Amino acid sequence: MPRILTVGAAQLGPIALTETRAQVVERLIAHLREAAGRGCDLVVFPELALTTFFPRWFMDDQAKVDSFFEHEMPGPDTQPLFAEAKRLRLAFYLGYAELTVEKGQTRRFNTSVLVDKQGAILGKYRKIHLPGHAENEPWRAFQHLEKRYFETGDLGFPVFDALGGRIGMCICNDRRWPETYRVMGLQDVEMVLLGYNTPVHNPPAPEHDRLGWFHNQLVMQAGAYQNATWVVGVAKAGNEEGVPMIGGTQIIAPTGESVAVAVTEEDELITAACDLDLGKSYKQSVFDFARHREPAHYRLIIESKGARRQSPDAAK
Ligand code: CDT
Repeated sequence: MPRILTVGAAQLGPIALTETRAQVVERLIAHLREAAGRGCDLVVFPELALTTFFPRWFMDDQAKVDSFFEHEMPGPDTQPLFAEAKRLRLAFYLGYAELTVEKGQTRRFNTSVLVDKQGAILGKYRKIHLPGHAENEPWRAFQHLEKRYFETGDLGFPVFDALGGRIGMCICNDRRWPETYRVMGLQDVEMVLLGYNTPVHNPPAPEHDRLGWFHNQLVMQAGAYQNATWVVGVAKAGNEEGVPMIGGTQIIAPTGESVAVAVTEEDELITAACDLDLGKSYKQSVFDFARHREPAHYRLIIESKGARRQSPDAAK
């Protein structure tokens, strides 16, 4: 009996600064309704899916920064999304900016949640690889201040028993790091959900700009194949507040092949019926980790953060 999970990757076009949460939630609900009509079990939304991508602006007024954060999930504006998903019997992944008070400390994370078909949050992930910079860099045409506005995630890369499979999450820049997928691969992940906001232009390295779409595909396909897992990558795309963002939303099989790809930079739903057992033959052969991995030789991966030059003996 194949384990089929039908997934909808719900790409969003740009979200304007002036758009309210309620207006954005209406767009997400439209995606849910289309997904239900197309037989989906699960809908995946982008990173920071409730607002414009605010880390592109330097702000020193903390109250203004905090206006982009959710103080509860669901809150008054997002409750209709949870209610509609529950009514339609759809699970979903949602990226948002999380403000929480823990032990009297205010903390801010770039977060995603996995919500089950009954509307309950069954898993949470807080982004670990925060790109960009922390200080004001006005020379840039636009900034990327994730290191200023968010703390590094503190939940690791958990994999959840959900929807009949093993489901993991990560967010945007995480997808470029092989460690992200491998930590989940070592928990027998079968599907990785991820949302992203990727500008076409990277001001410190404009020579990379022509390759944005290719690198997006390259890292997600490699992560899928090398860990024999489905990967569902979902963009916020198009020209948002004058900053063009790549699309390229896609659903990638454990073979490394993209089985569905968005063709616009607007709100667009792509779907695929994913056989969660498709990775099995890889996990039992070329990527049988227990048989073939050699962790004794991977010590540097956990012991050093940056690259360094050292004698061949020290690397053992
Ligand atoms: N949102 C996010 O993580 N975006 C990054 C842009 C990197 S350029 C500073 C990404 O990896 O797509």
